[in-house]
This record gives sequence, structure tokens and C-alpha cells, in this order.
Amino acid sequence: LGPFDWSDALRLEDQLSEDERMLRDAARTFAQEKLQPGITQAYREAKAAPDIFKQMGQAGLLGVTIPEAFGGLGANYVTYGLVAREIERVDSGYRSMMSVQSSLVMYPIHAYGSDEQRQKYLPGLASGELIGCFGLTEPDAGSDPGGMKTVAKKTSNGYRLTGSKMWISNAPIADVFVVWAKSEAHVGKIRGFVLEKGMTGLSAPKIDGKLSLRASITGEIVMDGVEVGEEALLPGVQGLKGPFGCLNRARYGIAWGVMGAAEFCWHAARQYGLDRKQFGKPLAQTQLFQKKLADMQTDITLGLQGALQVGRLMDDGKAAPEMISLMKRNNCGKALDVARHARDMHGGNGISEDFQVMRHMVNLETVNTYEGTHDVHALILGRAQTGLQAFF
Ligand code: TGC
Ligand code: FAD
Repeated sequence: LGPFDWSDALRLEDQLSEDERMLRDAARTFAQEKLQPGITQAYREAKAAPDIFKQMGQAGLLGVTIPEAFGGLGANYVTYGLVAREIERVDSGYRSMMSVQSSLVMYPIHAYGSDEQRQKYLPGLASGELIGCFGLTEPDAGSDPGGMKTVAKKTSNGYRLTGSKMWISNAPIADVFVVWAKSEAHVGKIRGFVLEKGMTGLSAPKIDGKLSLRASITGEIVMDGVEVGEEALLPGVQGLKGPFGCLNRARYGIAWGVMGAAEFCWHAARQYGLDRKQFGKPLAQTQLFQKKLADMQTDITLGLQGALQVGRLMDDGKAAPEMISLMKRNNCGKALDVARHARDMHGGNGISEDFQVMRHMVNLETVNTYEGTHDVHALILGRAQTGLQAFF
């Protein structure tokens, strides 16, 4: 029998290639040196930080799976997941910025875009010179994006887009807007369009008052008859499978990312329990405390193993969307449990920004909701095993 590493119980480390470990280490160094020092203040002040995109771009963290010819890293999905875990170890908002740019903006332009669109947008998005956002959700269409009202009407040389999107990460600082609309010229099918900041009729007001994900800016997208040419249409996809193809990648990244946030909370709770004494002994020497640590260790270890397996299947072209739903749902729910327990185990200090566990906890409330809520993923899994859809 071999040794036991409490922080890597099933030896995830041994299951990674040398390249994966190297890129993971680079992401960890970047996250700890460039992002961690400023996060408490950034969260408190909820200020937009466009510079972070350029820093991420320089570090090669935007478009990890996009080919090098377009400025990406050309790495595999396991590496993308490892990067998400390192960024979210600092803050879910920073991982959000990275995953929207990579999976929800660069991916559709690369997978569904024309050569001209790829050449025009991908290098700038990879370097962080351009910031992207993804508009699917609307005020009256969240879990049910098929109910969207945004329409694209045909004009003599393109389309006129009218409608509004709600809860859109990066929107107020975005240069490039990937938006989804029902296109009358395509018998009402959902199509993707690439809009640019400054277009007449396009605005992206900030949503204020967020108590979660404060280091990531969120806004609306208002399209008041935005006129675009034919070249703004993403030619390679139609129907809901367009946005869902992007969401598959982003949800997969989230399954890894939230484990990074959970690991931060677990390690912090363990250290706190070792350092703090009550009733004459360390808190970590009580049975209740150790039971909570064991649950955290178990949930995180299994969550990481599951995410790795889905990543390997994605890299082999064998992953199904339901596998991603299973891991997104499980890992978000478990990470939220871990963060809530860690907050509790810190006692009064747990509510202070200095100890950071409460910031992770409130962030994870958002992550459990976006990209398909915990319950919506349960319905996807329920449908897949019964053949009965329970959405409506
Ligand atoms: P349904 O009938 O199930 O499917 C309609 C069409 O879409 C296809 N499809 C998929 N294709 C690829 N991957 C997937 N995961 C797919 N899921 C569905 C499906 O095959 C079908 O294609 P076709 O060709 O036959 O028409 O559609 P439905 O309307 O019944 O959908 C129900 C449901 C609940 C599954 C779906 O609407 C859903 O997942 N709702 C959740 C919405 C959501 O996730 N929104 C995310 C918004 S973006 C976001 O939150 C970004 S946050 C980013 C950040 O800051 O990190
Ligand atoms: P609703 O769909 O109204 O759901 C409310 C509740 O009802 C949930 O508990 C849900 O599980 C439940 N529910 C819904 N349908 C059913 C059902 N059939 N049966 C049982 N229960 C049900 N969207 C984008 O397009 N792009 C982005 O960049 C983006 N970024 C976001 C950033 C933040 C900070 C947040 C908070 C959201 C973001 N979203 C984004 C939107 C996000 O995807 C939606 O909030 C999410 O899909 C849920 O939709 P909703 O808020 O309309 O909730």
C-alpha cells in the first residue's frame, strides 16, 4: 500500500500528464500572484476590472482549447478544467470572466463562425484586448431560453435585432456581443449574431446591487433595432443546440472551477480548526469538526475525479451533455455545502472578508444558479433516465 496525501486523497496528480501539470502550475502561479492579492478589495468595491482580461490573455488563459493559429493555447479540455479550478480558487467571478470569454464567446465564433469572423475576433479575444459577452437569458426567459422574445428581422442587406437580455456577465465592458435571437428569415429558428460595441441601438447597462459575484460585472443587453449586415450572422449553427453547444463547455469548466473554490474553503477550515482552541484543545480535535472535514474531503475528491473523467471523455469526443449536467449539478451543490460549513466552522470570523470563506459562499449561490440551475439539471437527468420530460 502507498502513502496517503490528505489533500489529494485519490492521487489526481498522478492522473495528469506532464503538460497538464505544467499549464496548471502556471495558472496557479498567475492566480495566486496576480489575482489573489487584490480580490478582497475588488469584491468590496465591485468595480469592473477590464485589465484583468489583458493579464489573463498574457498568461495564455483565454481560449485554452482554441487552436494556436487563432491565439489560443490549443490545449485539451482537462487543461481548461484545471485552469478554471485555479482561477476559481481565488474567486468565482474571475473564473466567470474567463469562462464566458473562452467557452461562450471564443468557442461559438470558432465552432460556428465564418473564416472572416474567426480572423476578426479570435486573436483580440485571446489576448484580452477585446472583451466578449454571451446573451441568451432574457427577463422572461431564463431556465426556458426557447421562450426568448428577441427577434432578428430580415432587412435588404442583413438583419435588425430587437429585444433585451438580462443578467449578462461582462456586458457593460464588452466589445463583442454574441447574442441569440429568433430569426424570422429562418422560420423562427434561434440564430447567433456577433454585435459590436458602439452599434446604433445597442446598449449594455450595468446591473447594480449584486450581493454575489461582485468581482465580475453583470449587465443587460438592450437591442433597440440594431442593424447588422449578413456578416454578423454565425453561419454554422441554428436552433437551441447553438447556445447549448457553448454551455456544454462552460458548464464542464464550472464543474472543475467550483471544486477550486471548495478546496479553498476546506483548507481554510482545516487550518482554522488546527489554530483555534476552545475548551482547552484545537477545534480540529473535536469529532464534529473532523466529521465536517471528512465530508469536505470526500465530496471534493469525488467531484474532482468526476470532472476529470468527463474531461477525458470530452477530449476523446465521447462526453454526453447529461454527463456534464450531472457534474455541474453535483459539484456546484457540493461546493456550496462545503463553503457553508466552512463559514460556520470559522465562527464569527467566518463573516469577515479577511477570512474569505463567506465571499466564496455567496459567489457559489450564483454559480449554482447560472448555466442551468441545480433543479433544471435534475430535470435534464430525470428526463434522460425516464424518457419523460417534466419541464412543463
Ligand atoms: P430541448 O428540447 O431539450 O432541446 C432543444 C434543442 O437543443 C438541443 N440541446 C442540446 N444540444 C447540445 N447540448 C445540450 N446540452 C443540449 N440540450 C439541448 C436538443 O438536442 C434540441 O435540438 P434539436 O436540433 O432537436 O432542436 O429544449 P428545451 O427547450 O426543452 O430545454 C430545456 C432545458 C431545461 C434542457 C434547457 O432549456 C436548459 O438547459 N435550460 C437552462 C438554461 C441555461 O443554462 N441558461 C444559461 C444561460 S448562459 C449563462 O448562465 C452564463 S453564466 C456565465 C458565467 O458568468 O460563467
Ligand atoms: P428562473 O428560470 O425563473 O428560475 C427560478 C427558479 O425556478 C429556480 O429555482 C429554477 O430551478 C426553478 N425552475 C425553473 N423552471 C422550473 C421547472 N420547469 N420545474 C421546477 N423548477 C423550475 N445568462 C446569460 O445568457 N449570459 C450570461 O453571461 C449570464 N451571466 C449571469 C451572471 C449572473 C451573476 C447571474 C445571476 C446570472 C447569469 N445568467 C447569464 C443568467 C442565468 O443563466 C439565469 O439566471 C439562470 O439560467 C436561471 O434563470 P432565471 O434567473 O430566469 O430563473
